[in-house]
Amino acid sequence: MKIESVTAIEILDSRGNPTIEVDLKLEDGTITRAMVPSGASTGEREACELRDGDKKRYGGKGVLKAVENVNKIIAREIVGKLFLNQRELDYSLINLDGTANKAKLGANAILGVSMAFARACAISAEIPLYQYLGGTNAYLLPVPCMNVINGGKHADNNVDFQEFMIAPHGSTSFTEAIRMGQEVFHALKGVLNSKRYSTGVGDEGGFAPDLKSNEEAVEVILEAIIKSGYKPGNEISICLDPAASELWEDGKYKMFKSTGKFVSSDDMVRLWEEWVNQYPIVLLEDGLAENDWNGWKNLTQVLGKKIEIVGDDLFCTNKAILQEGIEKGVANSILIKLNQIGTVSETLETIELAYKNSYNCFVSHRSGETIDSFIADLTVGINSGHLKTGSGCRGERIEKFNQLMRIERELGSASRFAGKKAFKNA
Ligand code: 2PG
Ligand code: MG
Repeated sequence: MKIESVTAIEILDSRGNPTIEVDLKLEDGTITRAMVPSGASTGEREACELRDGDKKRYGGKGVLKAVENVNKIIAREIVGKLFLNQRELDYSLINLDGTANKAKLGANAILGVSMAFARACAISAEIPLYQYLGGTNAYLLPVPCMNVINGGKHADNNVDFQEFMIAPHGSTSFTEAIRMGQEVFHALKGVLNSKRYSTGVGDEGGFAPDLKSNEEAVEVILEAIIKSGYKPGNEISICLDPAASELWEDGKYKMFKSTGKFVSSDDMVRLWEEWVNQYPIVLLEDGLAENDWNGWKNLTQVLGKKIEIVGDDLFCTNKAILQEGIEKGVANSILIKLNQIGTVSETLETIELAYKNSYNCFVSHRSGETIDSFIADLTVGINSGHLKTGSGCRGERIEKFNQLMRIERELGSASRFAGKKAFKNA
């Protein structure tokens, strides 16, 4: 299909920071749009998110250079050209950039075009986006892992760990899982209110109270699950993303927000082991820092046969880094974020490598999001069985849930809900 036009503008993300939006038109008249998300607790080896650095605009966070790169350089390369498939388009963008981390054109510029092209091809072929991305075998609706308490870099509270998620896996459908999750989310508000805690929300829509300890975050969630009439572990489990790279300082973990105390890598592994014994935890993401590879090996040996151990900052959705992890026996699952690598095709390659090596893929939003629901389709496309896309409020999070409910209805009897077995070792 020939591309007739491609244009970008600067828009805002859910934190009110600039990001890039791309409109793309095919020769057959198909018009599509894609919006690019942005992280706060980013991995060091993520592809380059190009920002202007001009302190007079948005404190340096403007993306006008990335916008211009789409409108001038990328447009010149792809407009009027015929691309037979996604890989052809994506690799032409990768080659045009020419750097290892997309620093020249910006991964934000490249990804916007890549996603818009994928959506255009799906519409033009009159198939749903999840089918374009995953083929006719795309059928699995994910367990929505909902981040109901926010801490770390995503909230101005005293909780060190970034994400405390509920995983409502004990239903027969995605739509019912969402209902269960929402009931717990609202019950949690009541629990926090009764303890006179704040019910203001953080970046991903989860509550962000000051608590007595990190453990208390899990305990108030368990209380809310029980109050809603569900059985912790049987029907709803806990997933965690402490985003431990953010705690890493001089070879140790610093509990910056609570006690200020340092904890060794071995102690962190012991802490996770205790938590897993004590609480119904099915998934731990970035339990250790991206530069603590020995710790990661240790963590995988201790918990890798019990729960799902996900590498986020550790792998950055990067095929080469994942390969290293596979060889070293690190983690048993990878977080999938399109903008960590910068094209749809490379994301799919990383997913392929993960599956070939029996790693799970956990699809994720970013803390700075837009209403673009691409990752909802991606999750179904790759039959990943679980995703995280925030809490039970805020439009940019909810839109992904809504899209998944639409997909479930569209697939009808062909769909299956992943349930608890979506999680490694569950
Ligand atoms: C994470 C993400 C998304 P951010 O750490 O997994 O929840 O946060 O987008 O800030 O990197
Ligand atoms: Mg993470």
